[in-house]
Amino acid sequence: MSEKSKTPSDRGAKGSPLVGVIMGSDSDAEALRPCLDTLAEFGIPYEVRVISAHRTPDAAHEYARAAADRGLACLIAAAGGAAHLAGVLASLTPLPVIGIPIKTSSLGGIDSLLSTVQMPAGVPVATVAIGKAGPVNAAILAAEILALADAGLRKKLVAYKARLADRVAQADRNLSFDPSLDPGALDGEALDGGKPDA
Ligand code: RP5
Repeated sequence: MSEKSKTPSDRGAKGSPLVGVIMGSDSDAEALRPCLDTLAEFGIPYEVRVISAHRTPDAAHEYARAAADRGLACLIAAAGGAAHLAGVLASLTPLPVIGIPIKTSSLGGIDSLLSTVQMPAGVPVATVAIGKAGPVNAAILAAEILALADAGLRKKLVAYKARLADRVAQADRNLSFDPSLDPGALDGEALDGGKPDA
């Protein structure tokens, strides 16, 4: 079955979806790709929908109200501009909602960030960063939530973070940096204004 012919619930890993990923417009799809790839990397079954808080408000309400009873454990909502999608969903579901503020051409995503993160007390949206890290972190956070009740998933997260640490350690080992080429790198001399001996 091609990816296109699949129903939303068929996407991601096998099994009933545990994470609902909702975007405000199909123009958000490319930015969301790293989120979906990361969920798939962890073997987390998810579904994807395009639902707009402003253009299809009834569908947004219906989706949020039914989500928990349908067996979803967590929602990820991505929207840009006046990004009320995550907040609207959070107002109608007891599930944790993670908001991804989509970068915009007009205001760089600050608009999306503020309208996603600045929720009133009692209705939280766990908001991730604008830009590349945000969609990945939304998936990681969803995995961390699911891992509270899934030891196998917790193991995968521990291994993932160990790989991140290894990569940094490797980058540190690979650094070829000769301080004699950068007088400012040696604190004492930089303070003296002196240059190291050749
Ligand atoms: C939001 O408005 C969407 O999430 C999208 O990021 C933004 C622009 O939507 P389009 O005009 O591209 O459909 O609702």
